[in-house]
Amino acid sequence: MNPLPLRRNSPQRIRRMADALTSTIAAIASPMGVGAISLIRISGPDALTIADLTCGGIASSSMPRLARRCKVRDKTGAVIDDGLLTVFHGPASFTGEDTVEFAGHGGILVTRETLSRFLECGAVHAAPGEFSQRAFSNGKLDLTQAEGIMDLISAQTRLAIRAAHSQLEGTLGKRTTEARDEILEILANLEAWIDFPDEDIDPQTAIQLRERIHGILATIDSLLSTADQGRVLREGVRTVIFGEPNVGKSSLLNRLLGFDRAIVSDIAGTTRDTIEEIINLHGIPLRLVDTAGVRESSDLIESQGIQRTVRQIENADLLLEIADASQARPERAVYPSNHATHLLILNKSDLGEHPSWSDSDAIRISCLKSDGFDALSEKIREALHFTEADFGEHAVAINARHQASLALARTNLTAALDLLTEENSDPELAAIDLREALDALGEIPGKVDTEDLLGVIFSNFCIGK
Ligand SMILES: Nc1nc2c(ncn2[C@@H]2O[C@H](COP(=O)(O)OP(=O)(O)OP(=O)(O)O)[C@@H](O)[C@H]2O)c(=O)[nH]1
Ligand SMILES: [Mg+2]
Repeated sequence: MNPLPLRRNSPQRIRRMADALTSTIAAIASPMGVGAISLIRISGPDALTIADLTCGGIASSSMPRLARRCKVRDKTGAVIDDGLLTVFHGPASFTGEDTVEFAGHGGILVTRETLSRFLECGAVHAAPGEFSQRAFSNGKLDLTQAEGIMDLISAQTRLAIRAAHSQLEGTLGKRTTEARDEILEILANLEAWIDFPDEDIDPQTAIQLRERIHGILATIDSLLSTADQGRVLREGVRTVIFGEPNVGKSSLLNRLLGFDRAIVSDIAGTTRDTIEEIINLHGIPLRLVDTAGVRESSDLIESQGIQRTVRQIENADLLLEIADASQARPERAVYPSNHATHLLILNKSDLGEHPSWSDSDAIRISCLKSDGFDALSEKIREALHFTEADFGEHAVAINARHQASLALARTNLTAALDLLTEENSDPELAAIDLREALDALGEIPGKVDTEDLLGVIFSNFCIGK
């Protein structure tokens, strides 16, 4: 559950902020598992003292950013681990606070024991995303950059990495900040009329103000137009493989994945439930869904599977309809679809093609012989209009949160524009809309009071990040 937003000056909020400023947090930053090296991070005012207590006093005498060999000892003096300690003095650290990183041996128990020792000496265990949240609170990152970190960690393709870096560099934050600055200037202009209510807005100035709002709307529209690309990069293209039973849907999934994920058999109705896997098709993340073959069925479980297929089809970005090339073309479509991106694929072309398909421009493949897969990839890329070339160096790909804020800002700006177009318009009313647009845009980099929002964003991070 997300924490409830607290009132601006509520005692709990003041206490929470005070705790955040005085506590020193620690967590394991590397994944939980056995590896060569593990990393523990400590951040906060007592980070160096805590490291000194456990590592024989070397932290406070260390040069910042230079790794030093050290032994972490328990309270009896017994060695827990032997590794490298690096000290960062705030504000020149990721969080902006004094930070210590200990790189030790990558065993699960030894890492946990080392962390326990730091906690015993005064650190508190960090919540998920707390290091990044502190970096945000200390002005080291804006919210879009913090989200960029998450995007980078979860990136499934090179394009997603590139988009995450662009966000980490602050491209989106910069564009929204520029739009906000522009709104602030318009507001400053309007104030003049608000202060002298008897005077009408000079028509020439009103035209200029409207033009400036049009300019901001164009920026917002261009950012909003990246929402689909952003969703695809983060979640993958929802690609549903469907068709009649036994045509080779599961075989196609397995071929595209490169391993036998789904059961394949010559019994019609083998796949009962939907099976989902992500693949990277030349830079495009596809979230592939194999489905139960669509047919009339009296079997309860199969019927439920078919209902799931229909739901998947309705929510798909891309439909891959499979048919058996060696069988007569069905009279009726398996599923009536008006989907824009719908590719028909004829499988089992190794068995020869039934004459009824002769005028079809479907893509011919054979899962058995692995034929036709280059052409299939090419068609998918064409159908999605999604290539590396479309995605420039500083491209932005917004997420659902950015999209909601931009859409709200757009509504408010359009309302302000309408008011400024009216004769004898009241500048006070336009100013209210502009301030709301300002707040909506401010939520994107986190420039307005967004305590509840922070809880939502940072709780999705890993511990130690
Ligand atoms: N000759 C030939 N047989 C194939 C090809 N692809 C799949 N098959 C065979 O067709 C049968 C059905 O394949 P599946 O992949 O299970 O078909 P499906 O569409 O998932 O079937 P359901 O899950 O029952 O709806 C299996 O016996 C496969 O070995 C192909 O390209 N050529
Ligand atoms: Mg199947």
